[in-house]
Amino acid sequence: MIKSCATIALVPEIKTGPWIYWDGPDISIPKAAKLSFDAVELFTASADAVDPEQLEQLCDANKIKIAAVGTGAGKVLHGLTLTNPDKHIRQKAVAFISEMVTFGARFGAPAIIGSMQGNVESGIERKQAVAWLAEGLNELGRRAQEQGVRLIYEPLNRYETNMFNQLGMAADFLETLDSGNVVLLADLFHMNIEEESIAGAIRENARHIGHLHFADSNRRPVGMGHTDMKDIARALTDIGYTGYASAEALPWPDPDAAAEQTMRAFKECFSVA
Ligand code: LER
Ligand code: MN
Repeated sequence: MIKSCATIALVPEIKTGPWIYWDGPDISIPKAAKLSFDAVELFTASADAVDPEQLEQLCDANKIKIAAVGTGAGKVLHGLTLTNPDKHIRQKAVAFISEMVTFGARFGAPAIIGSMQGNVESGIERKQAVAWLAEGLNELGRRAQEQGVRLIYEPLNRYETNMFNQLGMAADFLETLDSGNVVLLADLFHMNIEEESIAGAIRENARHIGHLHFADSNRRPVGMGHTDMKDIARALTDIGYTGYASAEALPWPDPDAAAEQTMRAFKECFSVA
């Protein structure tokens, strides 16, 4: 059965971003648990931003899992990407993500590579940027595998990356990797911009999908935009998706209301009592 997840962001520099909760885990995790979320996804400034022992205690006490950890702070705060033309920056990007992989692995949570994939920068051939991305994902996929977790690669919309914007293109790229440990993140917000059919792309790329970002067309919580969720929910059920539907959505109108709306929509979409 598909599982519910709320997001927690702990990076004040990106306070306008699409994450539900903005308070520390000591406040946000009990709130998510009270609404019966199965898990939370964490977006932290670095791998040592949260005390792992405290987090473990909070998760146990509230019967909450960590679904995944985001790595975007590596780009937002430090300008690191896996496709930067400077080899030293690419190495630092791998090191940053590698630490996040280890932090997440303690909780059985995979790390997500979204904005840290970077871009084909001007003056660089696409083939070269794709080769750098493949090199980074192979290395990080291998390190994640050694620690018993998968690595998640997220296609983003055209305004955030020019690497891979659609699930199908990204799946073809993953097929070329040496590491078989990298899975796709289907983010419904990005897919609303880029896919011909969201449900169709989910069905066609079913075997690669390992995580889902659950948001409406305008990135508000599901039910507050114009995405028709019926076909999407049916596609996810039909392909036997049993991962998380993680609410990477704007805290609109406020975090508590956004969390409540997400849970209402989750139950409606997936017929959870
Ligand atoms: C990351 O999951 C993502 O979707 C990016 O758009 C971050 O804003
Ligand atoms: Mn996303």
